[in-house]
Amino acid sequence: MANTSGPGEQTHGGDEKDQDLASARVDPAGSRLTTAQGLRVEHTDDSLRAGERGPTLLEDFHAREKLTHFDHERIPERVVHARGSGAYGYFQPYNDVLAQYTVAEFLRDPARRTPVFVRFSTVAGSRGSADTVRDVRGFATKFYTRQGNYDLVGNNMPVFFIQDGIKFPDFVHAVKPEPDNEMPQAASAHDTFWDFVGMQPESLHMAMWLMSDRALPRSFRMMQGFGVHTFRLVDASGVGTFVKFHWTPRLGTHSLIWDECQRIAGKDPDFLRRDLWNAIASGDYPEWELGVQLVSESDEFAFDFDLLDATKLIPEELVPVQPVGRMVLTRNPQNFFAETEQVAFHTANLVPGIDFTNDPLLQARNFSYLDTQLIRLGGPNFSQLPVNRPIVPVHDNQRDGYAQQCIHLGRAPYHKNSIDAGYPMVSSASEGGYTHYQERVDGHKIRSRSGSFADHHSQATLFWNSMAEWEREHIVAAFHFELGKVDRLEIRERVVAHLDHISRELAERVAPGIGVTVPSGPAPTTHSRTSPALSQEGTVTDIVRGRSVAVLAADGVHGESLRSLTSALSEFGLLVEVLAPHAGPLRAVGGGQASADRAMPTMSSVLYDAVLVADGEESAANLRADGLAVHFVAEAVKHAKAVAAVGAGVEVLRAAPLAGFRFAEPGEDLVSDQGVLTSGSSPDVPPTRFLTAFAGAIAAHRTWTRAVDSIPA
Ligand code: HDD
Repeated sequence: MANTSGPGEQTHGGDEKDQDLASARVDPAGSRLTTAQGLRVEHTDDSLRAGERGPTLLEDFHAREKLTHFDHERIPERVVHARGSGAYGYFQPYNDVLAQYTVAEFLRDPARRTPVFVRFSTVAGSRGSADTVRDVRGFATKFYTRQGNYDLVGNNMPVFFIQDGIKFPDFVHAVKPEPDNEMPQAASAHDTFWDFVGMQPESLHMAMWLMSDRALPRSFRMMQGFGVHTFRLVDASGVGTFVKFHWTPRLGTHSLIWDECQRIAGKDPDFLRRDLWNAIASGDYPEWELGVQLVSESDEFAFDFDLLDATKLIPEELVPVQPVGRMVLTRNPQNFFAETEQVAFHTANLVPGIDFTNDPLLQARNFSYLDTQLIRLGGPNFSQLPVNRPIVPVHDNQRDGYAQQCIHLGRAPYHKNSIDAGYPMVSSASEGGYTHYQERVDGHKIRSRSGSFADHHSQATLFWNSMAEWEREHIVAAFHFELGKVDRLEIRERVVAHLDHISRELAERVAPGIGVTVPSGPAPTTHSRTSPALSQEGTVTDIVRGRSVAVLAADGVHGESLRSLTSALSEFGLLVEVLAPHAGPLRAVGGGQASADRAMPTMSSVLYDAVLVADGEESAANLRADGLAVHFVAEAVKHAKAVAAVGAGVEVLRAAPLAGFRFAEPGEDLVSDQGVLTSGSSPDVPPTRFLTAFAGAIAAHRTWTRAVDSIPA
């Protein structure tokens, strides 16, 4: 039965999880207000009182229930990953290539679509913090499989800050706001974080990722995901194969730039949440390819790093990523709290055919997630919450506890029993029972790190070596910003000394900006290997669908030209919004009507992928006289975006502080200067070449090589 979900109007009833959720949905349509006991309420605006001006009576059970519930509405936020956004969808294997490696049905059967819920998050900030802070992004996927729930709780970076989970509280204490004054919010740019990095050099590789553009995703739809740890696939005969999981976004891996992120944090702190919601609501479903790197057990020691060390990745040039399936997100949640907030992931939620390795970070996680849900979700029954419950029957002999939702029948919730005829019974492996991978373990009981975890620099060097020059510039600028916020000189010096072990060039470029001298003496020995897959340079740059364009216009705009341009851009799959100094109808010349979707003062160039200035002499004159409009285009050029103007609109670019750029003269068809596109054609000539070039520049994401330093925006 179709059912809809508010603004998104997505259809429901499609998959097993959605059908399962149907029993939990409460639709207010046509309903009467009641108390929690179902009693109809006659009046909810005044409390029961003794006389019009008299005291409130204790017997007002409605007011008491309402306030009591309200007093308890907030639950503790997640200790990390507090801010997130989620969506439902499905996963489907492309073929049966994994069938030889694993008994996990959801990975083997190309005919099966497994429902999923995915939650994307930042790590350090509180629930109300901005989306575009510099941070790692969580990428957690719950697969509602027919063998029970499987959770892949990953991040958008393939490595982690620490090697052993016992260090996680230390790490989180360092990155969270400082304890005396609770500053800064959602930022790693402070003394304690960089003190941790300097004192714990295993974090250096991940710190490089954090300083890179990976920490500033343009969209959740445009970032990779990684399971990070080495896991195990296990086949029917119990043979294991090491596996690393990768999610690759169809739209490519694209990032914002730092200056833009900071401005977005003020203009629209919900930028990434809104982007995900709107894309799904408009039917532009985000999609990722699942890939695996497989390593046979006999190759466990074939690498110069340890597969159990989560601060290392397996370079794709050594072990290619094999595509095995795809995930599509098709449905927004209907209630943020019930679904996105209450979803509970756990690395130990496994299905037959997938198992752990002895990675000490993973081992600690397998304790931490269940433990944290107990406090966050108020007791042991959180797995019964609609978003968390599996689509298969649960008979776990677990009983009672806070907020028990089930009415368990039977008299013998224990195994083995004779009173309930032995039910629930256990299952053999062939009946789907989970059997642990049988790994031989023997050794001394010790508290020490394996020597195979000791190299903290080589892969950080690999990362730096693999960056394009524009990526290096962004990394150096990030270090300048972050370390520039560190008060203690000795912490800055210590970090630079570590950077010197990654690359002398890196240390030399970072040091002067933060008042530190480059270490003297010969440069430490490093290597010159690269891994092109680590760079964003080679990502997808030919998909324009799903991007946004601000079209700037004002009274006096050429109506027919505006209409044809916006409709042509919409046909590319772009979200097009006309912005003007005021919202609503615009006075149009040259035929047709015009209207502004939004007033310019409510928006900003940083909220769009591209900007186009419309034709019309009077419109252009109005925009030229408006500092906001001139700033709008200059800022977009500074942020390396696709910026374009047609006809008289070119004059607005000329009025902006964009010295050195060449713009089209009247009559000139198309001038392209570093991704700034102008057309001097008359409005009657459809600027086909111009539009194609503009769409191409938008799909390319940014012109990173554009000279922007001198633009005062
Ligand atoms: Fe974690 C949440 C990912 C290491 C302990 N973690 C959490 C979430 C993600 C990750 C995506 C949010 C899930 C959601 O959306 O609800 N965490 C990772 C990755 C790690 C990692 C990829 C390293 C490879 N985490 C890690 C360690 C520990 C934890 C080493 C503790 C030993 N993580 C937690 C937690 C959280 C959590 C405290 C907070 C909220 C929650 O679990 O449900 O248990």
